[in-house]
Amino acid sequence: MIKLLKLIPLILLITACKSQVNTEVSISDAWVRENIPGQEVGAAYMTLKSPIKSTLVYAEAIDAAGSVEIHSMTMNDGVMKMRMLDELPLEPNKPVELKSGSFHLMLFDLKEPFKAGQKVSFKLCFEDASGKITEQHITAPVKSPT
Ligand SMILES: [Cu+2]
Repeated sequence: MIKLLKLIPLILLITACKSQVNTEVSISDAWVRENIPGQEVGAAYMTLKSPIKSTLVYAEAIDAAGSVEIHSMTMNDGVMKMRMLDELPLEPNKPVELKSGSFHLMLFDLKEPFKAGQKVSFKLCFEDASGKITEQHITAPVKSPT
C-alpha cells in the first residue's frame, strides 16, 4: 500500500507530460556548443515557436548532463549578466531565439565534455495557458561555435 502511494505522484507526472500534436511547439536550429578544455558547463541553443501561448517549464539533456537550467543574458552597465529563469514564456507565433548572448539552456554536471559531431538528446516540457504540459524530444548536434 505504501509502495503504491509513492508511485501515484510519479504516474501523474508521466501522464501530465504526454505529447499532444496540434499545439506542438516547433523547435528548430537546435545545437550544443562544443566544450573547450577546462570548460565544465555546456550551452544549448535553438529557436522555439509555438502556435499558442505556451511556456518552456522544464529541460533535460538525457544521459548528457546532470541538470539543465534556462538562462537569460542581459547587458548591465556594459557587463553581461547571466540569470536563471524558472520558465521561458512563448507568445503565439513569435519565435524566441535561444542564442549566444541571449536566452540559452545551460547544462551542468556533464557526463563528458561535448565534442563536435556528437548528438545530444533533449526532453523539453511546455505548459499551455490551461496548465496542460506537453513533452517534446529533440536531438541536437554538437558544433564548434566558430
Ligand atoms: Cu547560462
